[in-house]
Amino acid sequence: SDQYDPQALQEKWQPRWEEIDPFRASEDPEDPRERRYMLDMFPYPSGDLHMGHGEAFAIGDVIARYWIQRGYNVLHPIGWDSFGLPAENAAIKRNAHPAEWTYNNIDTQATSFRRYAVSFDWSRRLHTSDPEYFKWNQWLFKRFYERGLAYRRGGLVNWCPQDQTVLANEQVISGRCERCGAEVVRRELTQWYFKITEYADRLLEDMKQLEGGWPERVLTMQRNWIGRSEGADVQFRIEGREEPVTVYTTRPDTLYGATFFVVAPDSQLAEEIVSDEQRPAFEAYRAEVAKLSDIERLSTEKEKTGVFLGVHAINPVNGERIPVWAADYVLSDYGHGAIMAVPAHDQRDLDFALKFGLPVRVVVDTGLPDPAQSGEATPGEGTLVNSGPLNGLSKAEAIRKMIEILTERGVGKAAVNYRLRDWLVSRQRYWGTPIPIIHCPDCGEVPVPDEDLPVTLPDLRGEALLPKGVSPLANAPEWVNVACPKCGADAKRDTDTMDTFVDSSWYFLRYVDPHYEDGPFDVEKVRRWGPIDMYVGGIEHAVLHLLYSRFFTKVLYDMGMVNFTEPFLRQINQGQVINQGKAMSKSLGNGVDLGEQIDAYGVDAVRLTMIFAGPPEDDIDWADVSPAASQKFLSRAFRVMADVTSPPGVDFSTGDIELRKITHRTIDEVTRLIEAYRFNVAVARMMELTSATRKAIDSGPGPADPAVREAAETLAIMLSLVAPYCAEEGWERLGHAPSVARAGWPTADPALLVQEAVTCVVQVAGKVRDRLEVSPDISEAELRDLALSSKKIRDLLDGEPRRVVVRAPKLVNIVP
Ligand code: ANZ
Ligand code: ZN
Repeated sequence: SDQYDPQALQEKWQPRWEEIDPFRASEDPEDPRERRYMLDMFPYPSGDLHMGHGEAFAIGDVIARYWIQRGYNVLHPIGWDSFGLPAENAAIKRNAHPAEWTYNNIDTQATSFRRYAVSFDWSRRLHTSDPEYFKWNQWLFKRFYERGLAYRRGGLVNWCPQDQTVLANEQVISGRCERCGAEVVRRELTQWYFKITEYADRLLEDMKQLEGGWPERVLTMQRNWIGRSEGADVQFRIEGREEPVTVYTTRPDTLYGATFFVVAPDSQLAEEIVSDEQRPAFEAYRAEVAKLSDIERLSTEKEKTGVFLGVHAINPVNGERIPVWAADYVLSDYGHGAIMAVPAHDQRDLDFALKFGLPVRVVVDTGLPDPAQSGEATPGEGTLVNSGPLNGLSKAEAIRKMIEILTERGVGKAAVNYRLRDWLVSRQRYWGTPIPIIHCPDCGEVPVPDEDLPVTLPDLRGEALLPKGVSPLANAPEWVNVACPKCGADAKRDTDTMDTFVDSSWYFLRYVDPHYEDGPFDVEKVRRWGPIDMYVGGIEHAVLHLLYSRFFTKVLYDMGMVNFTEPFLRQINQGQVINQGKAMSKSLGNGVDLGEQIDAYGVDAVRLTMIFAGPPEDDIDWADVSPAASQKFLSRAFRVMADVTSPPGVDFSTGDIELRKITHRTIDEVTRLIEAYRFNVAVARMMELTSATRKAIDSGPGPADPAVREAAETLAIMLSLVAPYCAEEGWERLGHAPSVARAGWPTADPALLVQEAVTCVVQVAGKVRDRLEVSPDISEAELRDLALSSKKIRDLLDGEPRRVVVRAPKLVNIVP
């Protein structure tokens, strides 16, 4: 048909593309093309693709398709992050196996992706729940274990009572479970950890490589999450205790202002030092605190609580006896789990002091009112007072001086502290990677030998998967009970599974060869493809996936397996697709279904709408955009391409110069806009080119003019980044073989970019004596010289003119 029919084009081209397979990356080491690696955050297979996928993948595809047009050898893979809780919950509900739900959804999404025409190299597809994939999670776990980077310890952990599993700190959002929103509680459990803290300094330092390439917002979030601070470790003696207790402080300058001492109620130390008399009160308090999240405990809004422990500490610099309290605002797993409290200069200490009637002593004169009176601590700059040898010094000088004093006396030293905690990786759920450790009564922890990997999952379904606080794997005795690989004694497998963030911490390396059998990834191929040139995905991963992947990459670097220390050089975080100003949700009933939008307007119009709506980082309010208008534009573009009557290969240089200029200016601008990720403006330029071409066909040089063909071909290639079906059909109608995706990006002819000339009037004594054709952005000096060197003007003047007034670019007025 001669009308633009999106559904017909989809049916026609999708199978043709599967045959042509235009997006397969070349592994030929001799291929001279520069390589580029474009990565989209891989989806979780929860149902079909939604609007958010539609947006993110449309954005990533513009970049990948642009690179392909530019002649790069582009790797643009797809896979599924297919382990995780929702599959398990669905399986419990339907009395089925989580794999069923998972692989059904993967099929659904894969079908949708193909229709959505994302430029994937499908030959590299992977699923993290495949044994051939998670085998390597286990292999990597073992390598981490051997390097002391995977370890098991008891301690307080975040526990989601709804999902009945522990969570990493990164998965607790404002005190709630990242997945289900239930309030997280603290529990004492023995769990597996990855020692990400050993990499804290490098995670921070290497961010230099990411500046300019990553959104500033994400860098800031990571910096805060890692939370490096500088200060001192100071030792306090506690009466009746042999060993001194160390506290970490960022303000050693305020040591003379420490008027009490606080330990975390859930710390070993509190339990140990509390006096017999105070023990009942302490234990009651500790039970209350166990119900709170860290966020609540640290909140400055929260009313301060605490109990006196019935003992005193000795200030190491002035020998002063100060009372020791337990209070929830001190965390057991931060610093050393104990603090010196300086109420005059720390707000939380002040709130506590005022509530419990403890003394407040100013040691830094900041010029502000007395905190004891105002209730406002004064943490700022000032001059030291009441501080012996520090008196008169500035804050910075006093910090230095105090560290010197402490070091000299052997009661302290400079110290750096990080907020980052080790990554808790064990989960008490089924649908994940089994931890490859066997517990032997004699040998202790014994790793499963490499040749016995993968440790696969026992076949459990339905009821057997119900969360019970211990892993469902514990319900499979024939799986759990094994012989110790070392001594042969009766032993038991570890029944926890790994956090699925382990799976996603290295998947981008496996894409280079997803069926590779000699290791987690082909080291040589990763050397050629890595690191990732562009990563597109959601901001919600700012401190989870993105931090963990950076950590993995550094460990792999140390293992000599990758030759780069940062995995993702550049990153775009797409905005959200919202509707009527609000996030889409069932309860609001404002959900928009991607499949329905595509059925109504076609893939191209939906993709174009996503891209045209605004810059990639901005939210898209679906109520404010018009896929119908996108469809209308595409049908206009289609007509332009279909109306061309000149044969392919005509000499463009004989074409209409005005249209040619527009075409080449469009090429120039769109190229620069795409390079700057300003895709929406690039689309606007394509729309303008479409209108100009239409005009040239209807009321200009006509459809046979070579310039019309040049414009239409340019349009087809540019449009292929956002509306691949329409572009492909247009390309075919223009007499070319598919695929337009590999047509090659057009180059702007500099000769055709010269701006239109402006006529400048040159007056001598108020009379027009000459007209000059000049560039619209000519400078005043240039224009002056040009006017004065004109033959007509020189003939009129004898000698230097008295005055020359220049109004670039239109007027030069000469007073002889
Ligand atoms: C005395 C002091 C005086 C402090 C002052 C601050 C201001 P960052 O920057 O986050 O590392 N702190 C230390 N360990 C703690 C724990 N386990 N729980 C809660 N708070 C703890 O913060 C370091 C500061 O946080 C330390 O410096 C300590 O209070 C507190 F005018 O020591 B400061
Ligand atoms: Zn053994």
